[in-house]
Amino acid sequence: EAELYSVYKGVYVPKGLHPPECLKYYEEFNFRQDDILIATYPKSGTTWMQEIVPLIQSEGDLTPVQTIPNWDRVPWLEEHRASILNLEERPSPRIFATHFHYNMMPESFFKVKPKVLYVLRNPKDIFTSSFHYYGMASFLVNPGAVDEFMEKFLNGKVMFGSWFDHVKGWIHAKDQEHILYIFYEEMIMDLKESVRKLSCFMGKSLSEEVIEKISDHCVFKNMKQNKMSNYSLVPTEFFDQKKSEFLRKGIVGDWRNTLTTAQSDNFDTVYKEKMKDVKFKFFWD
Ligand code: PPS
Repeated sequence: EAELYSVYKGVYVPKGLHPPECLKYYEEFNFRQDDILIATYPKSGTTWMQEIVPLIQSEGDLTPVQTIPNWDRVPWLEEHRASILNLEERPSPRIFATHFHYNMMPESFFKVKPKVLYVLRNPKDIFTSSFHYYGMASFLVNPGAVDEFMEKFLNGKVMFGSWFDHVKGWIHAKDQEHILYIFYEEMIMDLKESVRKLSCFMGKSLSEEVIEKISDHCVFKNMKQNKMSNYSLVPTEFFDQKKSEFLRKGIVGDWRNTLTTAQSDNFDTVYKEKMKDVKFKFFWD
């Protein structure tokens, strides 16, 4: 772990992607009130939102998603590229992504209160997606066996720390008027309705035709063909997509194909204990 990760504000971050100077850049970042920040625990649906949100913004014009790679189109503020993209020059509304916890947000976030889209996903599916991802990304520690990786995942010894802390931080955020909570599972169930909900929150009124066009483009099998979003532009030394593709399955409940009953029970026991005081209504409850 020590070789590949550094510890930042109590959580592991992959060293190569997040050098100290870029973390400092984020600490001093000036949000604008009309910025849109996609906040996620890794593997919750970040890439999906990096496709949908710009399309809502462009009112269905496919140019941005077909010409700009997702990491420049909706950059992560904690990633090394953020500091070289001249984000200060971007016209409003700017769209960003972050895997940071609520309590890791910079000072300007709490002053300005930009629009936040917080995406949640069943943690057993996140675990499963992560398990495959850690096996194919060279900048992450190899997951080992399922039991070994589960031990790490449940104890937050993975990139961006504990799923439980991440979710609890964001769902208990102090001011919630500027945050929209959306589930990966509801997007799978009814993508058009989710696009409607997102556009409404973003203050965009779109025709049914445009909503239909966006949903159609963003459905898994179509989005997977977009080379600006399927990570095929990343050299194989970083991502070995022969081992596992980045846009892998895109379904709900794949944990059933990965976890034994005993492993699933173990996960549930820890989940119940860690979430026992939480009142929030989760999609999977
Ligand atoms: S990351 O590394 O945090 O940016 O990963 P993230 O994009 O959050 O999560 C990757 C998972 O999201 C799935 N995905 C999709 N599902 C449904 N529809 C669409 N369009 C879509 N795009 C990405 C992706 O396949 C990963 O989930 P798994 O379960 O591994 O397939």
